[in-house]
Amino acid sequence: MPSKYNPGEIEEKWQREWERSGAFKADAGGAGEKFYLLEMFPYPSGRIHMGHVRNYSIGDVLARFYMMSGYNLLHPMGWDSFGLPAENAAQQNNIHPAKWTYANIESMRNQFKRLGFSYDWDREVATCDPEYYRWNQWFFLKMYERGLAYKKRSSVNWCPRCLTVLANEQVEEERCWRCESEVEEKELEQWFLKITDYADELLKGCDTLTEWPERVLTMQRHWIGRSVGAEVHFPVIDGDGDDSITVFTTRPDTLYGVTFMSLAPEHPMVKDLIQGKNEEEAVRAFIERVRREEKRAGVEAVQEKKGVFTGAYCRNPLTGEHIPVYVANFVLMGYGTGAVMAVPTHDQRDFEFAREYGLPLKVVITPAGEEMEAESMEAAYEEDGIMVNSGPFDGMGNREAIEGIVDHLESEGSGKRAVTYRLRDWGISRQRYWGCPIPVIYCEKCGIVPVPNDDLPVILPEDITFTDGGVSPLKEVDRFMEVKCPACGGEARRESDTMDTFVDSSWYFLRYTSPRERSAPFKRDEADYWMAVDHYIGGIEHAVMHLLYARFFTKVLRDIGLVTVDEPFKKLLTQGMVCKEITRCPKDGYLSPEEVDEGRCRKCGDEVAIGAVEKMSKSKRNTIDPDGIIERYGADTTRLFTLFAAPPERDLEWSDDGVEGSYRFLRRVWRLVDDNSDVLAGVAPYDGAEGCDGYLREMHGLTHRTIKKVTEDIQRRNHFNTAISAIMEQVNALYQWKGEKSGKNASVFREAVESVLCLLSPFAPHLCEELWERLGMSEPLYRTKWPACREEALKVDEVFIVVQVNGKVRSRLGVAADAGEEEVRKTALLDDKVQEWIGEKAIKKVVFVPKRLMNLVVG
Ligand code: ANZ
Ligand code: ZN
Repeated sequence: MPSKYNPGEIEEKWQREWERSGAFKADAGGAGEKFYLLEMFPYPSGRIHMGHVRNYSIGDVLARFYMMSGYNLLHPMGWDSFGLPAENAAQQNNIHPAKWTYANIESMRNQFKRLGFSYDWDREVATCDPEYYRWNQWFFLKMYERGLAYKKRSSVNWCPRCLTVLANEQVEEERCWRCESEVEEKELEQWFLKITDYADELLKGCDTLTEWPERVLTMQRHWIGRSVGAEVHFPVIDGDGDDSITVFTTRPDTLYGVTFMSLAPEHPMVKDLIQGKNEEEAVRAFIERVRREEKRAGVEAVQEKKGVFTGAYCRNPLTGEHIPVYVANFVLMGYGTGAVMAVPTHDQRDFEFAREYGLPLKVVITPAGEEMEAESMEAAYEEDGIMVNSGPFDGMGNREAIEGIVDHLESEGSGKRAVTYRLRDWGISRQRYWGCPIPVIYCEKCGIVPVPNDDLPVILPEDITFTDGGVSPLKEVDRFMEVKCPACGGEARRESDTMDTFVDSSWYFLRYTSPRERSAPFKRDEADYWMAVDHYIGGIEHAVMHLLYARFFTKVLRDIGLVTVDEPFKKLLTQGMVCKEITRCPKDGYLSPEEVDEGRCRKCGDEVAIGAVEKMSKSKRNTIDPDGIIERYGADTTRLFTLFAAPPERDLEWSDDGVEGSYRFLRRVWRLVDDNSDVLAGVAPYDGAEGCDGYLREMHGLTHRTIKKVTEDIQRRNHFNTAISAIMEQVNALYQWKGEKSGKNASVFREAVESVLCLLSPFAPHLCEELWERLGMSEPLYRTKWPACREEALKVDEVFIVVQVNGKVRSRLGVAADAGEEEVRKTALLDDKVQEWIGEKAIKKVVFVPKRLMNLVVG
């Protein structure tokens, strides 16, 4: 009696079975080469979305593939569970952030289990667990000991009424978004991690990451932004003896062409330079204006180049010329030295500035064999060339002159070679509750005192009230804040800031290697065995921050002697977004599919417009809830669709038809086995030992061609969509099985069916396990060896075909024995000898005798 494909039933059955048998438990002592497969862990926001389904389905295909391929697999899952949404939910719904977070974890874990992902749940970690975050604190203290964690004043937006720091986005027209008080700029002490110490190594390491997408490496290199050049000192005229302005330049070869100097508005020397000068007021007003503009638009967005003369001059160390000093809005205090020697003839930005303010231009580099007049220039000449107006360096190539000029500066003590990075130290202080407390204590007598190791973890206090004041919530909790100084025993106070949650995610992959370890962040030998992560999968949005911080942490932990690897992630796959078209009603805005009925808005009855395909998001109302899809079609269809619809690194467009199609295919696979259960029953799979030919050989060959293609697509290219297509083709061919299904035929058929189930199992594991069991297999599929391709089976017999043109033999072609008319005709037309006789003539008729002859009738 035929049975029906019932995903709900079989999926639950196999999920229970995998759990019961501990199918995915990792063990460092297990057989085979280790393979650490990891997907970026999620923030427990409440319910999973399609982006999660896609990300974790991609990971699961690889996990199951590598496991079946004989590797000793580690495939863990956890929760990036500190962060702002929990705190917002706490305020809005009056629920404690911990409660909210753990409830979310619970429901998302269940959703993951319903999708049949192959995680070792025994290794689950949550970063908000004190047993986890105590090690953040421990690392912090290790870094503090080594000078890698330090406190620095930096300027922030401060609301004097709310007594809190405001992010740039919280300042509206220079006023606090909450209380509308005028915002002040305030210097605040913040904790920083010295990632800049590792800038060079992080940059060089990019060259070793040969299995990362080039795009991500480019972004990391750019973020680190290494520039090679020189620092040059320009003594201030009439300054205090040895006052000088130091610039960073990548173009020392242009030193003879400097005609003014530009300082950042925040440059510390500005105050002294303008003191008592006529320009003082104007400069102050300018600086104030720039500050406001940047607040409003952001530093990056300010387009117009503006500046003001300070009234001061400095001296060019090479030429002795007096150079006017300006303050300019485009010079950034955070880069280089915050001062730029301006060369309008060879730097476009300086050129525009000079034109605006009528400053002189002096050409010092010209294209070889050409003259250049400063007055007639329409843009700066930024290319290489020959030095002119540059004293002893005239006539040299400018690249060569760089070395000579820097040597000269170094010998005179007025400059030196220097490297500058765009990368800044990582500010980790957050005025938030739901994060890892920074483990330091402030004592009036002793200053900053680290919390002693034995007192870790510093646990977040549970009872907390979120006032609307926006004050760092921990500051209000006396029982937390008030503490005895570990050094002198006197009254002291704790740090009230918590850490940036990116600290939590910078080492979680190490914790998975020994997640229940209590005396160390992780066991050294376990970490050494499993690390590095062999394949890491996540969104492109983490291309810089998370991936850079995790690399930084790994290097620091290596230097502390905790791990051996230099890099945490060997191979990286960044998956694309899940998208769907948006629907809009002219009156009611974005509509979800449920709010539309036959092209009309359910609310107002107006006709709706179907818009562009965009990333699924709640605000655009174009999301699809995974639960509904799983409910209706099962987890296997849901997984299969997200894997089939696009290659992983591309964006995926949601399509209801596509989901239907995936479901239909799985049903077809079900019927293939079900309809043929008698044939398949008492027969062993063909193993190729005793040869076969003709149709059987063809089908046997197809099985192995499919094995080869699917294996390569999964492993080498990660192109799951084409792997799935190949399996579909094989299933189609099996539906069209010709002739008998008994004896040897049945064996070849069975080999093909078994192979389909193996190959499909990483994508649709539940269905395949069930059918595998129905084939009478005693070993579950996940423990079955991935099928190997027999090269022997791929060989196709070749035959020679005689090609005639108008009945006369003109050529002989070697083609596959099973080649059809179309294929032979194509091959024949490419043959030189045949071409010679056909030329431009039209083919009127083709006579084809398979394996023997083709006659092309032309005229
Ligand atoms: C003189 C000069 C002449 C420059 C010339 C360029 C071309 P990258 O390559 O990005 O490192 N610069 C230095 N510090 C700056 C700051 N704080 N804000 C804005 N600009 C700054 O850029 C280095 C160049 O950017 C430096 O070389 C300096 O201008 C400018 F024909 O010095 B150059
Ligand atoms: Zn003290």
